[in-house]
Amino acid sequence: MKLYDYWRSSAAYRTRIALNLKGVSYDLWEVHLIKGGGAQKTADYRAKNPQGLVPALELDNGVVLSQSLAIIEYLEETFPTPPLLPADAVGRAQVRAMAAHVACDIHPLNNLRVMNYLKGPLGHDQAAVDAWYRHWIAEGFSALETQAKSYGGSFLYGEEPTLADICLAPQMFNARRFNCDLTPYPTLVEIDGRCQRIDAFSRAHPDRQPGATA
Ligand SMILES: N[C@@H](CCC(=O)N[C@@H](CS)C(=O)NCC(=O)O)C(=O)O
Repeated sequence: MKLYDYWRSSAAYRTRIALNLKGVSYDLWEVHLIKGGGAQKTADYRAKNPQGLVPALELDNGVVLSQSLAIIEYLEETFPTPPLLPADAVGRAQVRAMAAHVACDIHPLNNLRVMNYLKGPLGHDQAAVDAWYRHWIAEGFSALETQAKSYGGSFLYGEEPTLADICLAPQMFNARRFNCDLTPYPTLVEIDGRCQRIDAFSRAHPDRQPGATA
């Protein structure tokens, strides 16, 4: 399999974690989101993923999958062990809800193209853009902290990492990168720390990717 990837992309980071947890081997193909105006916008890449976003996963038969959550659900169906979703329907709904909370309600508001639009066409300065970023992290994390506390497990849900933790770890990386105050979210910090001690998570960390820059 070939993963169209960018080292600092949190959606790609999610996919790397899932591939590692499932023990699936893959080749990385860098789509540099910044250099030369962004390789994600080129016709060549859009022929793979018309949305012009990473990640995309090209299967051995040439089919290209996009959207990290869809890719991870595909991996879950085709490589069921270890499971990334609980065995019961309620648990699965709760894990998917936390994953969607991060992937649909926090991350898209702070994506590169949104930040560029705030800075460029809308004319906001860096301080305003940073404030925007931190606002949406705080809004999302405070609800997620409450949920995680109420479930009371070692991970966001239960005693093994799930799809929800796969979404949390990259979002924590983003939050730290933008100097968000994480002290109000001790449960999330603790769970993220536990995730980082798992080889599949730590190997997927942006700083350990071939394209990582200082
Ligand atoms: N919902 C998508 C989000 C993908 C996404 O936003 N990727 C970002 C990097 S994290 C990207 O490619 N951004 C390029 C851009 O904004 O131009 C997913 O989960 O795969």
